[in-house]
Amino acid sequence: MTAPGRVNLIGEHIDYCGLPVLPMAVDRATCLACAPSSRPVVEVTNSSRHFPRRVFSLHPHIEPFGTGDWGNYLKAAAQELVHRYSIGCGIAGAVSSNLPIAAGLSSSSSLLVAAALALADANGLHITRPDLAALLQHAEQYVGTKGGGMDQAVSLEGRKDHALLIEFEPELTVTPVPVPNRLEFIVAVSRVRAEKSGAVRDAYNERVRDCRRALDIVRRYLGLGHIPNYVHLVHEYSPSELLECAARALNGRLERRFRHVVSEAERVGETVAALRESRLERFGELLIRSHHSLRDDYEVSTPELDDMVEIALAAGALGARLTGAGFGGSAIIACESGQTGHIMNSLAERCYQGKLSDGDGMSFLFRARASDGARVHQL
Ligand code: NG1
Repeated sequence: MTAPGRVNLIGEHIDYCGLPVLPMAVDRATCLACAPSSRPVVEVTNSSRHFPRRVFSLHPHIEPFGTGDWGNYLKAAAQELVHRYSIGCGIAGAVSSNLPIAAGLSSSSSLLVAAALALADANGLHITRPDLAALLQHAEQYVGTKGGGMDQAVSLEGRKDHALLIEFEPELTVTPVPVPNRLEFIVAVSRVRAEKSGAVRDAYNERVRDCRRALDIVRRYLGLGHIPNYVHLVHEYSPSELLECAARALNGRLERRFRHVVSEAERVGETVAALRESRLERFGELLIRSHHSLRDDYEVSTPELDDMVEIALAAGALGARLTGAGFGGSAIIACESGQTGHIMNSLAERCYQGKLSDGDGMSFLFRARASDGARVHQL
């Protein structure tokens, strides 16, 4: 099984509000080579020296390994499939990956997706991709984060040369949006690790709670009762009406969080239009505005990410922003073809002093191409 990571082009921290997002699967992936087992046991090794072999049994209540353990992503997939399908056959396999870890590029979801596909295969389950994406939407919450469904869906459903508009309401749907030929992407890893199953978990979950609280207060303020969610709100009210209402009903942190969600939702729609019309400058401008909103209103950026964005823009990038949860991780940089080499050189010199990979040979700076979703290779 090969399951890609992703970059999110725009729509950050709004998937857990049920709002549409626009990621693309990239040409870096987690690979799980495995054989089915007739025993209810999952046994997986990892080519990275940082991740020891993990073994566990399939069981109605699979106890997690310790916080931050890589094997919990295998367990998350297994637990979901045991719940839904009472599966009884395990796997024996080996994982390798060329995705930087804790870099906001969904290495964890790609592992979860690869494990789910392997277990489904071992148990003869035929689950369609949209059904599996919907099923895995909450599976990763097993590790303790209250995340949305973007990462698993794009890893499963990615399309070469396309970004994916993912909608979650009324059900998960995916619409490919072509990436114009002249548009290229660079990923720059900040080297500040964003361990979402570890240290960053509380900060992430706090934002999920903030969004829910803000929604409750705004609903009450508008006299709407309990039913409408964010999707209803952004359909029924214009962004300026919602922001005006937020200014009256909310204050401080909750007002800033709500402002990010509403403005980011609007930017997703505008970005899809800009891509479809090949308006690259407009596309870049929307990325920059998203970064500013994540930095100032959502408070998930870091000085390293802000510097990389500024350096890329000064070198001529169309746009740049943090991608993924933030708190470290990576920046995505959009460039017009022809500019990519120059922008990469400038980042290499100013952010990495020429040292472009870690001790395991994992690159910090690379081009990312929109790629197909997970593949099952039968031997
Ligand atoms: P990363 O960057 O992989 O930590 C997380 C969530 C997404 C989404 C983004 C922010 C998971 C598996 N992933 O991604 O659902 O909320 O943050 O947009 O929880």
